Amino acid sequence: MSYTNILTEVHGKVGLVTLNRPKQLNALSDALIDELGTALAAFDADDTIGCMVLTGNDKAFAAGADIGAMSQWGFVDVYRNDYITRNWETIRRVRKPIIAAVRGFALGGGCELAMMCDMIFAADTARFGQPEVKLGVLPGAGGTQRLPRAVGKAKAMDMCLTARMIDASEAERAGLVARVVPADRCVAEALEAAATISSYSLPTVLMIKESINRAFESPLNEGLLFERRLFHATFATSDQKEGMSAFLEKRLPSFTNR
Ligand code: DAK
Repeated sequence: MSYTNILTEVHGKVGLVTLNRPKQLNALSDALIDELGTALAAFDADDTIGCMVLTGNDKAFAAGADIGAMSQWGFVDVYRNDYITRNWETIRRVRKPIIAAVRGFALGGGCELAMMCDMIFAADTARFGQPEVKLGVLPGAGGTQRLPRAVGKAKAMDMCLTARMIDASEAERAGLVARVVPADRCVAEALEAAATISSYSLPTVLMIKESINRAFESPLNEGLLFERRLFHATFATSDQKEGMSAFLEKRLPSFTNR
């Protein structure tokens, strides 16, 4: 499959997707989001892949939805096309973990895209923001919902209402990012973490992602029950037997994803 707006590579058991509209700071056109969904779904379906990394370039992860394309659309255009929902939601359906490796700007839809991933590794050059208010719109790809869950109400209000950008260390203090790393190590460190994840039992990894995401969708009792049942289910896998035997036999496990 060849793409126009993204690049894809395979590093061992890790699928790497690079947003590739550098002249527009990786502005997220409809065509780009279509390609991104196709690429992530393909890696998700590929048994040789265990985890994905999504990145941009040194200047921008993505500077938001494509303002040039959006500027002339009317209500009926975006409503009839189910703008955002139509293709952005593909990313939510990916079951394997996705790490966003963010260098430079992650603004508007770019910040929202990073938050749709399972964790964010931020370069020390990263800047996060939801500046849609300056354009006369509000965040439309989950920013008003995922940002407060990540950083709390106060900082989410500050970012969405004033359009203030936060840097990588503020993002880490607020809980938006998992790690801050030097810019020239950002993708490498994300690939290393993704390789580590890919070395584990895939069904177990999928269950962990599903269970953590459930924490944001359900009351504590329901979430705990969901976790407990998945935990019980791991005892039906060969990988649970292998993982525990390997520990007791003081050797590395050899998981078969069964
Ligand atoms: N869209 C299109 N082009 C963009 C862009 C964007 N978001 N961001 C940057 N570019 C383009 C610039 O127009 C410029 O193009 P040329 O002039 O060279 O042709 C090129 O990228 C380089 O940008 P700058 O010259 O501006 O570079 P600077 O270093 O000076 O500034 C910047 C970098 C990131 C601070 C600046 O480019 C900037 O402020 N960009 C816009 C950031 C932004 O506002 N992002 C939020 C976009 S809105 C919905 C409706 C709306 C939305 C969602 C849903 N529904 C109806 C459901 C909105 C979502 C958004 O993300």
